[in-house]
Amino acid sequence: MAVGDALEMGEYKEITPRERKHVKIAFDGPLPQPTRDVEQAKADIDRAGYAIVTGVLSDSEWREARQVLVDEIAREEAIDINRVSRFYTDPDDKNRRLSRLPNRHKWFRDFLEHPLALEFTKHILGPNLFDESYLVHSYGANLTRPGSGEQFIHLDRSTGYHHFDRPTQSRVIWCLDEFDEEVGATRVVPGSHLLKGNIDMSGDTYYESVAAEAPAGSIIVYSDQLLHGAGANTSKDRERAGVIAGYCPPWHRPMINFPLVLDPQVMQGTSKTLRQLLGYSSVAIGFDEPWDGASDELRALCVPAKMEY
Ligand SMILES: O=C(O)CCC(=O)C(=O)O
Ligand SMILES: [Fe+2]
Repeated sequence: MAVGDALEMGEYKEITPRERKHVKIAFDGPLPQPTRDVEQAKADIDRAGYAIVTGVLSDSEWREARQVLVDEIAREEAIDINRVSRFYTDPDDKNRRLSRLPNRHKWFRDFLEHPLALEFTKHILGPNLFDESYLVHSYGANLTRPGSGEQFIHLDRSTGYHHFDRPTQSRVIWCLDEFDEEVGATRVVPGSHLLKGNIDMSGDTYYESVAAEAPAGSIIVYSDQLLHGAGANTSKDRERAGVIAGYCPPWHRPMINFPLVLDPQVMQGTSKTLRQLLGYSSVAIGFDEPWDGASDELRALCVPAKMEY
């Protein structure tokens, strides 16, 4: 049964063996190279639709965050494997996905408000009326495991507005392993952000793509106008851990209602910026609706929506 515009796993599996039209990469400029230069990265995003920014986390930092991630996945798996696998967007049952990240560890709260993630979000999404804060649209980890297949190439936006001609999300992948082609580095279709959603997502078209290879500790930045998907992990024994955050403008409905999902006690003492991003606010444009229906604990976490970052 389809859910909204989405296909369920069974349906997706049924349509993949069809004969498909192959679309070659039309982009003819040099592909973005891993860079530490933020201005270069912004130019890459504008030109090719994505950028790879290296050295955002030190070796000890990405290793520590990775360990937290795999420990959390193992903990969930021991309770029930369905909590971390068998997502309809994955080609088989091999990958592992983890949600509720801000509840789990400070690392995952810190990623969300990292100054670079916010700087690229401002670059991609532009200013908001009355400087109202952006919102975290979606947040999760994707661990590709040896032998897992390639995810279908897609946009991180609903088919209902594929043709909307501006980005409605900035996307940031935190690479907690080296992303190379063998382990299933995220595949991208360079320049596809300029197609403005003029694409065929029926399953009849196969978009050729390249692997966005990135050293561990990098971020890969793109928008919801770029065709992409997780690559197949053809390695024998290497996993690939990525944490993926999406940010949207305040007028866009986030996929996750974080204040109802997260533990209020975890959020106590967190920054105003983090709470703004996670939607613990009313609006900046007036017509304020106080959270009278919420618990005192939740109400105490609310902050003004005007961004100061
Ligand atoms: O894990 C990846 O490389 C990308 C995953 C992705 O695009 C998605 O789940 O929407
Ligand atoms: Fe995606």
